Amino acid sequence: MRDDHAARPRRLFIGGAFVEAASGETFDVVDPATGQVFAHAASGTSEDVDRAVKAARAAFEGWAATPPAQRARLLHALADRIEAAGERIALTETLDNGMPFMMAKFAGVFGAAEALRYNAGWATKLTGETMQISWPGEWQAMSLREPVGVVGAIVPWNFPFVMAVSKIAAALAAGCTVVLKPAEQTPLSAALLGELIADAGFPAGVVNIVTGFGETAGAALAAHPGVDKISFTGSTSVGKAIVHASTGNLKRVTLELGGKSPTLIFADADLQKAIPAAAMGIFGNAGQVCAAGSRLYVHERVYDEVIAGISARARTLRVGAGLTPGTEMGPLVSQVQLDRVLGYVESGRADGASVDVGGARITEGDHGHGYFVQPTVLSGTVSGMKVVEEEIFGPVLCAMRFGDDDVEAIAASANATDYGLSSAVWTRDISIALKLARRLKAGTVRINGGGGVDPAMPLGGYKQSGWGRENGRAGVEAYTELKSVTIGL
Ligand code: TXE
Repeated sequence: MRDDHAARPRRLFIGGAFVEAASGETFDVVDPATGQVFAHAASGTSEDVDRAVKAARAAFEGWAATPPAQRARLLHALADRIEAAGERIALTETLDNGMPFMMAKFAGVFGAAEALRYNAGWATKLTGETMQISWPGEWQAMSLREPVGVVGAIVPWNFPFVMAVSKIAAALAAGCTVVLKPAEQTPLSAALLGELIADAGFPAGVVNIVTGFGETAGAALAAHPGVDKISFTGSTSVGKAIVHASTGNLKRVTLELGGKSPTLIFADADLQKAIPAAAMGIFGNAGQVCAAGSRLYVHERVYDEVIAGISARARTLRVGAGLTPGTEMGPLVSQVQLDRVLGYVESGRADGASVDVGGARITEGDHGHGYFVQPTVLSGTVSGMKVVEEEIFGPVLCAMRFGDDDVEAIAASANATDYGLSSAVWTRDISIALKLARRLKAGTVRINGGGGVDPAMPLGGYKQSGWGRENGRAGVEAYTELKSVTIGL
């Protein structure tokens, strides 16, 4: 697989054809487990984005008019091809991003196929309504739901394949056409996706893929007057830049941004379940998860037991290359991310936090050149510290304790952040659980377990974690406009 990628630079997919970037330039793709360049991808710029947007525009009327059942069939056909190519895609994703192969296969590849099948169902089920209006006379009033148009989908590097496919699935189900811009760290699985889309039989231009950098290709897409909507997943700062860039033609914008999600463990919780879940809630995918449980609040009666359990898990977690069998945590995606995460650990130390476990780069043995960092638990952290306020996006947990079951105070601590993406509550007390479900300012509240994403479940954030929701009915409706129609009878 590595050789296959090395053999030929990955090209752009525009108007149904695989093409070089207009500049002829490519960029390096690095395996984060070794730090070695192993592939190249076309470096798309504004000229390529413009070509792709024109191709998407040319395909739009035809795709929007395609019978919904036919759109659904094509989404299922793509899901079939993704499942059939599962090993190849997962291998690529692991080389590109570093994640354990099994995670790439199940969360990435099969998650993507599920997203397509789920959204295929919506293609035939999007509806408007009829309304009773109070004007004098007799009226028929109704709403029509129509596709928003050409969508620019900009995705990050932490779950590149499933994020790209989820956005495409909802957009295509709604009748939109798409220009996808993958992250520059992880362009390869999108290139495979282009091949599968071509093979599944989608009309040319319905999906276009422009690999390239954020400041060039991404910014050009966000500002392009021919794009009707941007669906972005990434950092809060770039989310804000996209909002600015989109004002030229007042694009619709949905944003799935960062998080600093709390996990709350009460003294009556089932610790057998809560401890491993809290550990993998921050160490899973090396903490590079938007909904990672990065702030832990534990009742003081069970605090020592919980921290001992999570620390033990941190010490025994098998950290290694994603392709090594048995690996539970891979490297960080890039040198930049490694430096960022280690910088946060240093700032925690400087602010007076203590490093209970981990806290350093792993350099022994095979790990030497990869971007491996130890699973880390910081204690003695308090609000106001950078490590508690800002998204680290690495396997670094900030542990804090609370003294009684004052739900208002605990909710206030959990909510004391600019973010509001996710949260987890562990208690057997149904009243506390449901009070927190109401009080937590987060797009998701997980009570006593459940770490994954499901295409049926809305995903998104309060506050600076974003705008709008992906997945579920809300997710597909976010690719539509609602039109009111009145008929005088
Ligand atoms: O993200 P960026 P980065 C957070 C996480 C991480 C930090 C930085 O905290 O440490 O962001 O990661 C494209 N116009 N998350 O810098 O830059 C870029 O090419 C248009 C959380 O890698 O936001 C890529 O495709 N597009 C997050 C995508 O934006 C631009 C996942 C994301 O990259 C652009 C990733 C621009 N001006 C990082 N600049 C989550 N919510 O899961 C960049 N891009």
